[in-house]
Amino acid sequence: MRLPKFHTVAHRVGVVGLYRAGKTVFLTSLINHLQNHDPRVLPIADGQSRIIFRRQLPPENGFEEFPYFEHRDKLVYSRQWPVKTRATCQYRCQYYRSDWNLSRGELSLLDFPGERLADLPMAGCTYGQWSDFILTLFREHNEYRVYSQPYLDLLARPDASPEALINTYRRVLKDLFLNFRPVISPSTFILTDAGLWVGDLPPEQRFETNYVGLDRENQFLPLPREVRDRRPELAGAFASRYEVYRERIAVPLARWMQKCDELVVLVDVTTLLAGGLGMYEGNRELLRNLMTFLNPGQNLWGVSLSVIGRTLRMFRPLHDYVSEKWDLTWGGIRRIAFVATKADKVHASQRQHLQMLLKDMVEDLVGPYVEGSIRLDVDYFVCAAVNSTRSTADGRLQARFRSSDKTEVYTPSLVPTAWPHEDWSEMGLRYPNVAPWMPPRRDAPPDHLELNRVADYLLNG
Ligand SMILES: Nc1nc2c(ncn2[C@@H]2O[C@H](COP(=O)(O)OP(=O)(O)O)[C@@H](O)[C@H]2O)c(=O)[nH]1
Ligand SMILES: [Mg+2]
Repeated sequence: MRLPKFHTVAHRVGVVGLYRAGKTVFLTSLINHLQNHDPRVLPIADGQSRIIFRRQLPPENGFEEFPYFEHRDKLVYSRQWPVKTRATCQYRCQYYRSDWNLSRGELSLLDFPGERLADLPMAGCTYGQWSDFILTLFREHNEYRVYSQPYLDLLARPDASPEALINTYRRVLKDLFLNFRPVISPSTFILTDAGLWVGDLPPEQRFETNYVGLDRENQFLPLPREVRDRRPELAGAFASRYEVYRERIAVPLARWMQKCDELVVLVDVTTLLAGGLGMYEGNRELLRNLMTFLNPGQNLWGVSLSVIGRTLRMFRPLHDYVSEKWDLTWGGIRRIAFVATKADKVHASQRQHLQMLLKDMVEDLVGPYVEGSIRLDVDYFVCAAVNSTRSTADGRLQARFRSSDKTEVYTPSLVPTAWPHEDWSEMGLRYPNVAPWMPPRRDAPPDHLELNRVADYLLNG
């Protein structure tokens, strides 16, 4: 007798967000819940479905394996948050669902350092297009121009030496980094290919040993068209270094993203509220680029259904470039979950406001793709992957500030219902970071807020 064949329902989920948006914690908690699924704790399909974890699968496409156990042990045994992600890594597993017949799920998740998001546009750009993209940002966005002006000035001088250009560009990236502007490209300036992050270095070395390129000899910078035309040798050298960098850093990530059918975009709204307008604008810029680049909701043949999306495009969308070179079939993103993370850092009464702010921030960025598409779903969530506070009746929060400490009660700022029109960095909004609060039973998955809604959305057949 032949056994019936199982149909595989595959979900490739890209989890994106800036550095410290909460990606690694989100994935660790999600995997923990799936491996030990309790429908009462993580109700899926109205609590009617139980996930039966079958086995973990090895990573594909040459990625490292997501260090799930390391992250989880850190949460459970040290009561500390996972370490910073330094390399792109992947988690894959197979599962069954109690409400499925003859189907098995295959989930593939990718975690990558948020810094690399700034390099993603490279995958769809020639050196000239990338240069134009960065320099347009530098010229046209006030938030960037205040720091990039010295570089723009130097570019206008016909005699600027390559060394002077490199030093000035590096100084600009340093200022952008110190002022929380996220478009820092090449991102190896803050996180090297070998995984050395600027924050790990002693302050005096912090911006001395990282380079704008794969190493000291292979640095490159954006040059405007007139300089590219006037100094073809310099432009040629930068272009060939750019190509090597692009193949190594941007393309593997882009190729994977190209195959995603679902995207989780994590936004830490609390940090944007505490940080101010510059940080908000920087985040929006990256999200706008990401949408332009991934062009979600297009049909199977790579033809965009979004007219507005086409006119908004600053660089060629990924599929034009990557698919012609590698002949990959483009599945296309059909579902996007925008998630306001770390919702436990605000009082329970304020959490809905996080959703309003998130929606307000991204709706116009994704709107053109939704309107132009017959198959793109977008939804908004407010989530805490590891709920580490408890709300009191009088608007305060109870939490631990260090893993060993007793709990303390404090008052976080309220959450506005709309983004202020003026820069809010002086408003003094504060949502302190807390230590993770894990259940005393060590094999129990963490308490969460609405992680089940996100999981339900993503794992829906
Ligand atoms: N209170 C709380 N803090 C969180 C949560 N998730 C992340 N964080 C905080 O955000 C920091 C960055 O999280 P991480 O997942 O490493 O961010 P990533 O850089 O996007 O991978 C952590 O070190 C925690 O301080 C959460 O669910 N609740
Ligand atoms: Mg991470």
